This record gives sequence, C-alpha cells and structure tokens, in this order.
Amino acid sequence: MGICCCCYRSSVPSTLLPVVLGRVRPGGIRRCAPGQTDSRHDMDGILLLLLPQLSPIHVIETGGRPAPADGRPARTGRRAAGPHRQTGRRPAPVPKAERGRGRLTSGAGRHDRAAARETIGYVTALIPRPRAEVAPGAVHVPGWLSTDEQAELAAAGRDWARPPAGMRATRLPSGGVMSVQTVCLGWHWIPYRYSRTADDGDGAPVKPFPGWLAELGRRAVADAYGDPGAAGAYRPDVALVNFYDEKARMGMHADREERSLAPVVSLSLGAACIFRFGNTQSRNRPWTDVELASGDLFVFGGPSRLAYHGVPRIIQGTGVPGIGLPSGRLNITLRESGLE
Ligand SMILES: O=C(O)CCC(=O)C(=O)O
Repeated sequence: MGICCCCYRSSVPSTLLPVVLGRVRPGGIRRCAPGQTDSRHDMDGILLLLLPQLSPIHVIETGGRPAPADGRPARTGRRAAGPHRQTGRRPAPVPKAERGRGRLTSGAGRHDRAAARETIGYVTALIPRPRAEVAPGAVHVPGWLSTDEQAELAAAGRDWARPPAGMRATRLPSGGVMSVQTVCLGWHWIPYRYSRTADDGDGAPVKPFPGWLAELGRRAVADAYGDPGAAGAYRPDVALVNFYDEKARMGMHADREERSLAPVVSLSLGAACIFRFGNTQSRNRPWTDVELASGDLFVFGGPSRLAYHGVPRIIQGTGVPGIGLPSGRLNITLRESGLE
C-alpha cells in the first residue's frame, strides 16, 4: 500500500512497521487514499508498506547529496528546524564557543521527518541488519555485544557515574549546558581539552581507565576492520561515557582533543538512537544517518577519524529489557589520547 508521507505521519498506528519500498519519482503527485484527505501531496519521497511491528526498525538514511560538479548548490530536502539547521545550502556560522561536541541542538522532530523523506536505504526486522562501512574507515557492526556484556557495561556505567569525578552535564564556554550527561575515565574531558582531574566538577582525580575496557576496544577494532594486527597496536586510555535521556541529543562535532589519530570505538546500550555520521570538511551535509541499537559497535578511524558526527535524537520506546538500563541510552566511546 502506498500512501503519502504527510498522511502516514498523521494516520499510522504505532503498532505498524513502515517498510520503505522505494523512492517516488521527483515531482510525482499522488492523491491520498480515500477517506484520509482530499488534498493532493507532493510525492517526491518514499513509498511505504505497513507491516505488523515485529522488532525495532533499523534505518540507514543518507542525508542530502553532494553539490553537483557544475557548482550549483546541492539539492536538499526540506530544511531542518532550529538553530541546528543543516541544509548544506548555507553553512550556518557557528560561534567559536559553541563549536565541538557540546553544541546545543533543537528541532529534531521536524528535522527527522525531513531526513525520512530522504531515506534511500532500509533494513527492517524482516531483513537482518548487516555490518556496513558507512564511510572509509567508519564501520557499523550491529549486535556486537552480547546481552551479558551489555549488562556488565551498564553496571560499570552506574559505578563510574557516582562521585567523586562522577557524571555531570557539561557546561560549555558559551554558558549552555549539554543535554547529555558524561563521566570520563582515564582523562577528564572539558570543552575543549583533557585534564587528569574533574576541573569543571568536584576537582577529584578522574577514574582510572580499566585494562579490560582497553582489551574490549582492541577486540572491537579487530572485528570492525577484520585486522587483528592493527588492533594489537590500539591502546585506548580515555573513555567518555554518555547518558542520554529520551530528550537528550548531541550536536555535530569532530573529536579533535586527542593527539592520537587512532580509531574511536563507540559502544551503544539501551535505547536506540539516530547517529549522524558526516564528513571531515564541515558539520554540514553530506552525512549518513545510522540507527545505533543496544549492543551495536561503531568504529571510525583512518580517513574518517576526524569526521563530524552527532546524535540528533533518541528513538523513543526502544529500550531493551534485561541489561539493567531501564530507560535512556548509554554510549561509551574509547579513544587514544596521545597524552602523557
Ligand atoms: O553517543 C554517541 O553515539 C556519540 C558520542 C560522541 O560523539 C562523543 O562522545 O563524542
């Protein structure tokens, strides 16, 4: 059954799973199904098949297209809302104080609808989620952690969150406060530097980076790149442990405070999110939106190590029972600081 996107948004019961069948020819016009509305709608979008929902949908979206070679502006979808607008048409000037992972965002709902219009790929409960190289050196491995490993990491996360040098919402130089709460291991991250003490908190020494977490990081790099040799040299010594409630998000930023260009290993627990993986030039398009679910691994290194990335939203209702994380999302990124 094909219906237009705007009718879909207002009429689909949450128990139905949308499966993308294909793109509708640009500019194509379709009438809505009888009884929904008598207006006509621009169908330059996607065709959806509705199935009973079996398990969370997994969507890979590609946002925007690179600008044509003749210098014309890139064609983009509907503009995103809010100060975080990223159309690729007009790079928004960003005050220096708001650059980096702490940039505040808003308007994700409307933005996500715009992103959905640009969905070109799909994987659903009916089709296994494959591993994917999202960009050169940026690899997504779905379901990498077992349920037991997720539960162990969630329990460790709870311990790490406790004071001293516990979890806090980071205050930005601009005065804003991040919606994500973070605790650090090995080195304490403060916008935009590392310290051995929680200088923006209680001043206590940062918690140590455990050896077993470094081992997990090496295994992650080996599995993501299929190269045990390269992984043997990986010596992560800093972790940022981020907690997202259902409203939290993280703006587009590049991880530049490390002196080492070794890969970043990202582990996801709990609620799924949309993880936006961009390019190394700017926080604007082109980017790829990937759904990161509980247990997923994402590694970015090599040519993608300094790519902009962010989390425009947590997907509500995707929490996972049995790992000790009743709500929200926990993300653990491992990095090599290159610091002494
Ligand atoms: O939560 C995530 O998946 C990304 C976290 C991140 O980008 C960061 O900690 O710098």
